[in-house]
Amino acid sequence: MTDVTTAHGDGTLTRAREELWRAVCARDEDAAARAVFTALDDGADAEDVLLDVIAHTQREVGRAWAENRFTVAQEHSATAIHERIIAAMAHRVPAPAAETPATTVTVACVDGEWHALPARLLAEVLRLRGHRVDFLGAQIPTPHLISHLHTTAPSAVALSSSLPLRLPAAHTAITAVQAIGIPVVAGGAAFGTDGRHARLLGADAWAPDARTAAGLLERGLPRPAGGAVRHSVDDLPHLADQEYTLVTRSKRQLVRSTLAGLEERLPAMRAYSEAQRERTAEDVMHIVEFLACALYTDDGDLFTGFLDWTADILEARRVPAGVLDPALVLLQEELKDFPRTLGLLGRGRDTLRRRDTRPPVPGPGAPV
Ligand code: B12
Repeated sequence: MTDVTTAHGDGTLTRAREELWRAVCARDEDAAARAVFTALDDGADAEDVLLDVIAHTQREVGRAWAENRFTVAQEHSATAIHERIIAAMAHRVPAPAAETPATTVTVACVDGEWHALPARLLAEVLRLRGHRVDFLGAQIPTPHLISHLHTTAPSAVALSSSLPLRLPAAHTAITAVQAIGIPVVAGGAAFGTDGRHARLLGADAWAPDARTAAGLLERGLPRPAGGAVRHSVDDLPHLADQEYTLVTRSKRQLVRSTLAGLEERLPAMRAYSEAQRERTAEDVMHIVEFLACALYTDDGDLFTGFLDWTADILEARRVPAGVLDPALVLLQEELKDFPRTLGLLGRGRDTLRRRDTRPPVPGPGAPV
């Protein structure tokens, strides 16, 4: 592996990053391929190119979308270019020849999880380190994953999820895989920057990035005992209050009544176009889903983090984050018999209120 800070590595990788960024901004796949393959021809390590050039650029793409500098279509184009380049690299840079692979690893995304690119990067890094990799791509339903594992019997499953909303599905997958005696390493942004959600859901291991994951798998993971599938409530006793189940079951009705209440209380909404109404319905659905997910994990930061993130996205599009509070008030009224839910909604409102009283960010030229 090349150290990014060495003169050679730094120069080659920095140049590749700059060229790749320019290429994806121009939606120019040929230029993007040239940026990556020139770096490899100049001696850059393939793993560094995957993680310090392509993954780095992909995260910049995410930031550009969040800050409203990229449209959704530009983000899709950049992601598609990266996926094709990673595939081209895989066919050009051979895996190390080894009589027996280090381990056999199944890399899969949780059911409902469309973010396959982070998992693909991990799969390629493991392949380059000599593991035999079975890459299953985006959103694999757990029953299909389990029947596949019965026939392939890998040494470990690497389970990827980027969206916290998939954590209940991740829990189902983790317990089902462990029940057939195969260890699970979890990773991806959904599990938290410190891996707390991986620990909460009982994964055998967690890693923040592909390099650390490769190291873990090289050392080997102990096999779980197997046997009966654990119930969610065995790992998460707070679920006994049924609040997660009840909120999840009634989420469509909750969205409908919140939208009706918003229309009644915010006269401006009555003049909304069809597209604005759809966007608002999506936002309310997202609030209810993140609320349910925070109930599942009993993690208030998950809900307040989501509200902060949504407020940033709205403000980048010149929509005041204050529009979120009336929706939370309506949910408080609707869910008044659920104490844990009310606690989360209260914390959510505090988070939004604190944003309102934040000192204004100094503009250009303003005294710091
Ligand atoms: C591309 C993208 C998409 C694409 C995915 C296409 C694809 N083929 O992957 C599409 C368009 C499908 C998409 C959809 C959505 N997305 Co999106 N997406 C992204 C984006 C821009 C990049 C994701 C990515 O590739 N990251 C790059 C890699 C390198 O990420 P990484 O996590 O650092 O990966 C490393 C580690 O996590 C680790 N790792 C990863 N997996 C594993 C597994 C194991 C076992 C281990 C050990 C380690 C490990 O190794 C990797 C390499 O080191 C991110 C923004 C971002 N900053 O990530 C948003 C982002 C993840 N998406 C987001 C959202 C909201 C959505 C949608 C809900 C949007 C919508 N309204 O429909 C949907 C949800 C779809 C779904 N059900 O899954 C939000 C999530 C916000 C939140 N609060 O959680 C983000 C953060 C955007 C943002 N800036 O706000 N998205």
